[in-house]
Amino acid sequence: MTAPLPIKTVATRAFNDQRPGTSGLRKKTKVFEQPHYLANFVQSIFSSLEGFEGKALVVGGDGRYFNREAIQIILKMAVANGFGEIIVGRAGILSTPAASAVIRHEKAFGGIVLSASHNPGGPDADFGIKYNISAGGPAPEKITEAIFAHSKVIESYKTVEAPDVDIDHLGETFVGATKVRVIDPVAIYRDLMASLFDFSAIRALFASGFTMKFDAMSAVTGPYAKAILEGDLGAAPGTVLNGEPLPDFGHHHPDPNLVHAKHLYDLAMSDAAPDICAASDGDGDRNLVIGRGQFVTPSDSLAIIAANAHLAPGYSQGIAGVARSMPTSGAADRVAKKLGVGIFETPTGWKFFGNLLDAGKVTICGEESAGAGSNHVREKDGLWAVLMWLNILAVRKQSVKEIVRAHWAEFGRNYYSRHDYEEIATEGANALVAGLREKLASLPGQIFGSLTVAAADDFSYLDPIDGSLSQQQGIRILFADGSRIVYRLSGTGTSGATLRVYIERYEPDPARHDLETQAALAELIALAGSIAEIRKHTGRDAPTVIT
Ligand code: G16
Repeated sequence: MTAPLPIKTVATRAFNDQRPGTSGLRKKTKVFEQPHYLANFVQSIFSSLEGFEGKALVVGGDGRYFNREAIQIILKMAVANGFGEIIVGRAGILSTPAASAVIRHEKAFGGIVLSASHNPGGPDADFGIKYNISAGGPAPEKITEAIFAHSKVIESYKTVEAPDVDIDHLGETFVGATKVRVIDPVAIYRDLMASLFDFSAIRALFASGFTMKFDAMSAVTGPYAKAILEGDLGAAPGTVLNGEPLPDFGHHHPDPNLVHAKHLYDLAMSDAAPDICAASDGDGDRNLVIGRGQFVTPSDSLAIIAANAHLAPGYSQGIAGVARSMPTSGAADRVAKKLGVGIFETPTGWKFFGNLLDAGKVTICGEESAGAGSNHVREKDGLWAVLMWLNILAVRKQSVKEIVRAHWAEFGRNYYSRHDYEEIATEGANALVAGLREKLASLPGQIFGSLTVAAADDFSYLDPIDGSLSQQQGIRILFADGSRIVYRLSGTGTSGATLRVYIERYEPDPARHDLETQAALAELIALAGSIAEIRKHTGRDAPTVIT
């Protein structure tokens, strides 16, 4: 240990736009590069916390542009604020699930994760920051609101004068009295995965000629996927595509959806298809799984994982329950019912799963936004979901398509789609939502074509563990036949507003499980447009992204 460094107090002025959204603060990179902008938010985080003096803080990010500079700012501020140890991923790299795993493994006080997730990176793209608590998950609203409150009145922040810390070599060093430990970003996560899944069964699967393509999208999962898939599990070299994390993700949009990972979809549907195609996003918490000739919706993936998790050693005792975000399809509910375990419906945002996981109420969680995970960490976990699928495939010795089809035959199929209207004017988006709220009371009982509205509301969630209430979490129109339309404004965009429309219809009859999704949902899609007057409020004739 070296002597404590003098604390430097830097005068600043408050910014008024630092309210964390669905997952931390996400803004254009240039906003974060303004003098004091990042430092203000970091000080607001530290000022909202109590009792961290002398304790450990984990810091890492997805490697996007400004990651390294941000880490140096955070290190010096964490030193000045009195943390005893800072644990950093080498080169500043930690995937979001790995950061969660490290916080838990190292029993850290908390962590700062730098990412704007699936949003593009670069000087003209997006950056983000969020705080995770000691359980490893995103801070609950109580803390994010306290951070926001501090950010509005901040007048100064604390830092130290010190040379930049070498974060590219493993080992320990001291900045003043604070230890800085640079760790292998992959090791703890890799060991955790080996403890949950049957690696020898998956190795045998690959050895038998099973083929895979995993697109890391030039984002953070490359090193993890190479080490685990090609290293530990013996997948053929070249299985991992775009495996080097790049600051601008190779100019791509690291969102593993049917628009930005269409090449994988096309490959999976072609004659040259491998047995499975998969991808993860910028920070490694989202997943995409497509079997040969079979796309798996995230909602179906959650349900199938819940139904089959017991095949993986880490879950062989069965699962305690399942949680899904409200807009996620009800497919998982049917599985939970059959298993006789609890099912919880939370607002959008992984942070809402934390209490349920900590309390042991649920083991598996998932969201329609390409997220699935379990109680092994407190974030969704892209590679975990892919490994779970590999484990299921290795044990069941069936194809992805066979497994999906068998699942639908047993539980019925939830046709599901999300229509996004990105970067629309904020006024129009707010007017659309206000218009819907006005209509809510008059909708029940109304008949539209073959559909009768059974109920309509603005979703609110009473957390069963801490009693906190989250209101206005999405407008639901529920129909008598179990179909739903849900409307929400995204909490992760960085320009204008994004309207998300979620459409779902349940089909129990296996003879009707082969419809094209948009066709199966056509009546609901048209109705979603007319009830909300989407064209009038957005000026758009069609969604930007359909998933
Ligand atoms: C974040 C949250 C997820 C949420 C998603 C989309 O994911 O962690 O819980 O479902 O955003 O949120 P919204 O619909 O508000 O844009 P990620 O992968 O972006 O961190």
